[in-house]
Amino acid sequence: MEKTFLMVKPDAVQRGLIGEIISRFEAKGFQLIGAKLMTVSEELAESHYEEHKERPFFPELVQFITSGPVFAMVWQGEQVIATARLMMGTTNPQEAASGTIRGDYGLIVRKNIIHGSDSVQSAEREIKLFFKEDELVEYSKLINNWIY
Ligand code: DAT
Ligand code: MG
Repeated sequence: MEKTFLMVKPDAVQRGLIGEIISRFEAKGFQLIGAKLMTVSEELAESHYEEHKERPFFPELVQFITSGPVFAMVWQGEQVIATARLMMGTTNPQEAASGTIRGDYGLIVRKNIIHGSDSVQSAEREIKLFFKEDELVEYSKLINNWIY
């Protein structure tokens, strides 16, 4: 089953949106298989966002993601990578549709509430970066028979 890495960013943790965000993915039918509240080190931030290291906003991005605790998660389900991105909305919350997480809770691109992997490769890379293998829990849910 496909897995993705989702992270409630420091702005949304401070605003008390962890539960709200978890609820959306739970209600959709996805399965949570790993989660932790943590502080992102500068080293981890730079490696997580390495594809953006030449961008002018990179220093600010690293500063923001290390500025307070984040809630890191791994979710599993059919097409979870693309579907989570749809549920998150576009990168810039000002352009994100209502009903999406960024559309409903965000106002500016630099504080856009949530991160989600954008491909199978980035999901694998990011899950490994944030979680040890024994921090992920494989378990079956009977309710999945009513989702799939
Ligand atoms: P996404 O988080 O939707 O995958 P991304 O990978 O292009 O977006 O960028 C990573 C993060 O960098 C994004 O969530 C917010 C920040 N960011 C992107 N574009 C930006 C910009 N033009 N100015 C400031 N921050 C930006
Ligand atoms: Mg991205």
